[in-house]
Amino acid sequence: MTVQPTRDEKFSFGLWTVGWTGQDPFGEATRKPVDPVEAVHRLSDMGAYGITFHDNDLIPFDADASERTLILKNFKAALEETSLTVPMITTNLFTHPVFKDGGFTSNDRSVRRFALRKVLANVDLAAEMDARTFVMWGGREGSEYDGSKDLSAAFDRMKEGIDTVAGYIKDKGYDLRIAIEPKPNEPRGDILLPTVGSALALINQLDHGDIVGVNPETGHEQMAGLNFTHSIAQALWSGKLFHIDLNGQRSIKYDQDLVFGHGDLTSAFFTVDLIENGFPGGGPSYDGPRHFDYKPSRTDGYDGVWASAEANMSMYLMLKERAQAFRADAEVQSAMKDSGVLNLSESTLGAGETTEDLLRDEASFESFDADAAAQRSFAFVRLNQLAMEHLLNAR
Ligand code: XLS
Ligand code: MG
Ligand code: MG
Repeated sequence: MTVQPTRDEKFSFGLWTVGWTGQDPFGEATRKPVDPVEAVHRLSDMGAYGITFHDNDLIPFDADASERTLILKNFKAALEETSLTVPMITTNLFTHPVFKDGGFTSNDRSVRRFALRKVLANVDLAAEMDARTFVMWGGREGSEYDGSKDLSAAFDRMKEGIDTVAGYIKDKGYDLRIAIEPKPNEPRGDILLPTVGSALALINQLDHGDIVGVNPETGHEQMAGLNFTHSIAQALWSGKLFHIDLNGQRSIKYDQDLVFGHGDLTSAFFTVDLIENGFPGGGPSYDGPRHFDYKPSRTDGYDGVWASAEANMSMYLMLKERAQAFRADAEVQSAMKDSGVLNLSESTLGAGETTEDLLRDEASFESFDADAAAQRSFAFVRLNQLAMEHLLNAR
């Protein structure tokens, strides 16, 4: 069963995803590189609305000005022909050996200055392409040995780098926001800003944090053993879910970049439920791109590249349909009620009630029967069983 997406679904793909040739640390490429112009046409034909890229996915690191102009001309012509958009752009600060100890946090100042210039040039390109989000994934910002980094200085340099870029965006008047992408490890032994929580904490320390949010990736949080849906929920609650990288991961191991839903399916169900249906009691919602950052398996041939791209959208749409059926089911609504899910929206203190008032309220403490309250069954298993029955299309 393949569900046909429309552009309203806002599906987008990284050029580096469908473009991955299968080269890994142990083996050579198993496929030929994909022509970016062909990727634009293929993705557009299958119902995606956007394509994203690192500067060097499109323009080689050592391209001269005339090569750059020609590449951009052909790429833009394909975009115009298909009406595909570029919602997000990001910078490669990890492939070239110069970045082996990082970009913004390299111990070598000349590398840090070079990295900043590379990013600023790419911000101009993002504005030129009318992108709204500028992702920063610091894959090489980290270490293998704790003694090799002055970590306090590293956070200073990280803040300096992000604030410099954000300040530049503001000075230029670009309609662009930065989204930090956390990841716990790989390629570095340990990467700075390993989780959504760490990124949110750094954003609070920035001078220009108002235009900086996060780009959480399913597999990255799961590589740290964390709950992806909880991570995007906190980002949403903080007003910082600027972008999202959807994919599949099966437990704590290397970054698998599987098709969305091909990893932890139950988690994927609740991720889609949150994105599409929002929090049960209302609250902030996400309406940005549904961006897939996966890798077509290196055991698949060229056709498999496009089949797996379709599989991401199809998985998402099937889960969306299931999540909508889950929320619409009267039995689910009554189970949610029994479980007290909607009661959590009620504030713990009454309207106008002070801490002093609470301290005077004997019913809440002195005469509260904790043993009796402990007898309540929240019946969460019944609620979850209903979710699983919907997920399996058994209701
Ligand atoms: C790598 C990251 C990377 C970012 C963009 O694991 O997911 O692809 O999304 O640089
Ligand atoms: Mg990844
Ligand atoms: Mg990613």
